[in-house]
Amino acid sequence: MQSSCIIVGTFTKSESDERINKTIVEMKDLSSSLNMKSREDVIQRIEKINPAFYIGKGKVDEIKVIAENLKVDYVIFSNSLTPLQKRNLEKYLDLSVMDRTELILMIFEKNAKTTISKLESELAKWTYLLPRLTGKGITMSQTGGGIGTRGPGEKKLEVDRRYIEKRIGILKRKIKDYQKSIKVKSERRKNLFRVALFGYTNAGKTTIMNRLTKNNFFTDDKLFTTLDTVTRKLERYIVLTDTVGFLGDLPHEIIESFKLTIEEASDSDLKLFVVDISDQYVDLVLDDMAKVIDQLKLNNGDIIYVFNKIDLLLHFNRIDYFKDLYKNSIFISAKTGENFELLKKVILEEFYKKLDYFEISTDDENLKKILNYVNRYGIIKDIKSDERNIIKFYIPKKYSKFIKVNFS
Ligand SMILES: Nc1nc2c(ncn2[C@@H]2O[C@H](COP(=O)(O)OP(=O)(O)OP(=O)(O)O)[C@@H](O)[C@H]2O)c(=O)[nH]1
Ligand SMILES: [Mg+2]
Repeated sequence: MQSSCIIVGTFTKSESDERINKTIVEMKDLSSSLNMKSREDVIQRIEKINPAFYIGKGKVDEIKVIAENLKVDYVIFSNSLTPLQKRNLEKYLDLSVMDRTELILMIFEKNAKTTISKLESELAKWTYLLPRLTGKGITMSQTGGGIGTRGPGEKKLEVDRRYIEKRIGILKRKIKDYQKSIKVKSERRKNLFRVALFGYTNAGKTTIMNRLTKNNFFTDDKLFTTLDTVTRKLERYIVLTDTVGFLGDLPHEIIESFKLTIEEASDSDLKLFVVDISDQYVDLVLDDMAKVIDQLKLNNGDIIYVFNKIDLLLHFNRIDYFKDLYKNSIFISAKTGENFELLKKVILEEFYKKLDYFEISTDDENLKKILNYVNRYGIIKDIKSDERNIIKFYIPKKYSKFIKVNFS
């Protein structure tokens, strides 16, 4: 069922119009990811935060009139609200009020399908709620109406601080256990070349993953569709990992949960930073992305910027512009498959860069030893056996010392 809302975008006096517009578009996308239609947006530049309502009383009155006229279900703020501000606004407007963090947490809750993403999204929720508890506890909604508020006619669930603290402990333990089991899996992938997709939510990461690995993971024109880290084979010796998407100005509860989710992908051999080049605010998206990349410490190792959705571009000078700006970049369409051969070639080149190449002429006994080793860690290109054997192979640089010391 679709519900409706008003979006209240609050900004400082110096915020650029472009940033304001991007925030509003993003808030609309977040709401529509929860099946909420935004009926009107109210923009307010703020000099001094009003402790009672965040915005000035006059603006609250204005919103009240609009909300009554449009009969909306929710009012959603682009900034964080204190529990007091939220309570005051709800009381005064006689409506459910949410802030951006709540919206994101609700999307996480809705889209979490696997055990681990459910644990992580629940952990993010309680971590958000704990410092916001007032009095002895909180009345939870079980089906929506905002994180920590109760929707009409819903079952009441009273929780107190002790319950939440205990639950956070349990969730953290469960997530740790899961991470241990993942570590075992990723140990097994140590000898493989690991490529990972990172980037803004909705940039097309999963669509790229599907095309490259011939899979059919769920994609959607909504925010935070993928919450899990998924790894599949791309080529022999190469695996590709899809991850949860970013968004600018992520609240710390969400950043913490991202850290857990992407841990196994963050030390990949090659990172593909995916960007929707057709996004009208692509420059701001790149700024926001750079910040998240910093926060999550992803700015190490080999990186390629993958500009996706070129099929939607009307002016190709955008490609030239970003080609100049990002030396390691590639321009593709995951929808039409344009430049996918090039993308694969670039990945393979990066893979081969990490390998040493050997041609060794040897006797039967040493051939056996070399074969044993290379079968474990490298790739055999060719073996010719005449008077002596000639074996040609690639091996990751970290394993080539053994070959150099013993056989060359
Ligand atoms: N026109 C066009 N649409 C694309 C392209 N790549 C992906 N899309 C569409 O963009 C939307 C988002 O794609 P996803 O692959 O789900 O994006 P994502 O980066 O995985 O998003 P999250 O999982 O939410 O972080 C879907 O509707 C895709 O069909 C492209 O190259 N061109
Ligand atoms: Mg995805």
